Amino acid sequence: MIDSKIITIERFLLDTQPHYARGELTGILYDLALAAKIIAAQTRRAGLLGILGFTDNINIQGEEQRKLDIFTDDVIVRLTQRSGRLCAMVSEEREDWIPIPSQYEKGSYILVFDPLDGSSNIDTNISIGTIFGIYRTLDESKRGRLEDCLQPGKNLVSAGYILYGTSTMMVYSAGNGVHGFTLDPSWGEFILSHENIRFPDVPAYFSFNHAITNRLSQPLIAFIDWLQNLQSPLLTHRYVGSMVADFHRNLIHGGVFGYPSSPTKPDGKIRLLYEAAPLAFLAEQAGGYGSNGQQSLLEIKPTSIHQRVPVFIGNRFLVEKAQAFLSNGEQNLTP
Ligand code: AFP
Repeated sequence: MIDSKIITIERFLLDTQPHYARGELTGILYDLALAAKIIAAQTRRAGLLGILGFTDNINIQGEEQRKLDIFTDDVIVRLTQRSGRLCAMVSEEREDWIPIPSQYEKGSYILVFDPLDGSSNIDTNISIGTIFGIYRTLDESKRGRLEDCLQPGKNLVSAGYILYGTSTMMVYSAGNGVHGFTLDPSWGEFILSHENIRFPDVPAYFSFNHAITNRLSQPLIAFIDWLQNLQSPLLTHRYVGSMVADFHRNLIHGGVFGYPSSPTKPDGKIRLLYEAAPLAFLAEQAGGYGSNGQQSLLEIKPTSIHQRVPVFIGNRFLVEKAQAFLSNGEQNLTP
């Protein structure tokens, strides 16, 4: 017998759609939920990659063996491009933005995504994820242009991620709170498991790659030192190396994730358009904050689709403290 309180992602999307909506955005989110199920099924077989190869059931091209991140990119593009809801896409896996082929109807939205964040973790069986952001086109009469893709995060109408971890979860916001759904593998359905997620007031974790700490600027070293020596709350250091997994843990238990600039990576490593901005949108919807150390990540207008940006994201007071250390520069390291 099925509990009447069980809410599927489809039910939730339909119930929470505003009355004036035409269903396009809901359709994109539902397409992404379907892509997530296909990708989750394949990531579960990742350990067999070397043995079985990737001549999979989906077999979009039908021929060659492909890597999981390319497969993931293909699934998302092919599932969404013919829906009539999008007019352009940007993927981490493709050098250029992706127009909607002229044989398909175009829609009003732009989808930006990182198909498989943390993919260097695949062969060690560590959580990985898909990050996405959805913008509205700047000009409904046109088919989609580069400038439609290069919008600041404050223009996002929706963003989210799919976490392929011990469970598969889809977490999204359409500007009305952050909601999490867990995939029940036996039913093949995403079920509402985390409604209206908020960063807890008292954080538990900080997540930085400590290997580079001593190469950072003095204000950054001072900030990380401050995090390490905080007594109330006492923070634990945890760093997965998959930003989605680090972000998700910190969202549930409170904390801050950072990938700052360093001498070898002056702009950090994280991509603004399809990694940092969507997670900053979620953070703000959950009561947190995302910054490049100077300003909100949502205020930065990308100048190119693969632009990198330093990132501090999590509980607002922790991210604001990073900003305070950085704005004081080398002069005063006790803001
Ligand atoms: P990959 O997708 O190449 O594994 O990179 C993942 C990532 O962009 C982000 O998810 C991690 O937080 C970050 O890199 C880890 O980078 P470091 O290994 O340099 O700490």
